[in-house]
Amino acid sequence: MQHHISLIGVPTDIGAGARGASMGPEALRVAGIRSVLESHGLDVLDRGNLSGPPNPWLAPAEGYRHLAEVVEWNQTLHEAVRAELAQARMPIVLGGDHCLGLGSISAVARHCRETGKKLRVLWLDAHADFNTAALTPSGNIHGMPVALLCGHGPAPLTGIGGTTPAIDAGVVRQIGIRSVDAGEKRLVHEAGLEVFDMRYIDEMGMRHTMEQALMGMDHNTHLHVSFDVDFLDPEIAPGVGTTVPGGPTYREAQLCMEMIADTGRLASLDVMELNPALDVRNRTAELAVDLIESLFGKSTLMRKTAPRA
Ligand SMILES: [Mn+2]
Repeated sequence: MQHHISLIGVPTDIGAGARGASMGPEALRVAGIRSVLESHGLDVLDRGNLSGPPNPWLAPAEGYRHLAEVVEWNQTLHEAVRAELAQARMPIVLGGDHCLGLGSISAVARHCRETGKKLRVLWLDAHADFNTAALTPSGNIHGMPVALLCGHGPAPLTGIGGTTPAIDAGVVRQIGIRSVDAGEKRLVHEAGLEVFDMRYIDEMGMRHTMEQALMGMDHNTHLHVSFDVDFLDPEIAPGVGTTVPGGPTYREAQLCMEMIADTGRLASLDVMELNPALDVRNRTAELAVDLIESLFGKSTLMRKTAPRA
């Protein structure tokens, strides 16, 4: 795994339906993300925050809310992530709402194309984020990034990074999904996304789920994790704008992160949708940092090797 890490703050809630995710980067810093990573021997540079247009808080226009501003923020993020990868550093994007997954992952996909790497994207989320303007009346673009990455949506968004679609739907594994609109469900099936929803996790367990989601990777795979904090059960993670009951417990989330760490393939990460305005004494930010620590190899278990059958 890459030992040189760059933190990129993206303080905007431009694609969200509630204000506040713009404060996410600072809350993650206050929760100690840098020192926690450094305590594992990692070299961490905090690049500070990107800048972009303010949130005008307008109604959607032609089905998309704040389209021009979303394009601008994502273009800036795309370039920032690209620059880190070009310098062989691992970008950790501190969101910001999940519309930023577009700029981040389009840059990762571009890097993989340019370097001949295989891409795997784990999308940890309560939602499939596969909406289109035709399906959602809200027009909030944070519900659309996976669809946009797969080429569904307006050209200024789907074309960020120069290649449309930015990714093949076959590289995505979605985990923790439990809230999908009817029309969105149809699109997800048509696109061929592999979805491990909560029913699957309930029936098969997190260990089997992660074994499936991580299967088929090799030494040449770039693993990107897009971690929407609403993936977690709201009982443990109240600080998000779009809570959905029935998410992974603390132990399930830890196991998920530890199994990702065990692969040694993590090469880029998004931490999205943390909303300090809705949090309780920063506990959701602290939990997110705790889980990120596991993603980078903190083992909760006092064992020398990971348990395997
Ligand atoms: Mn999301």
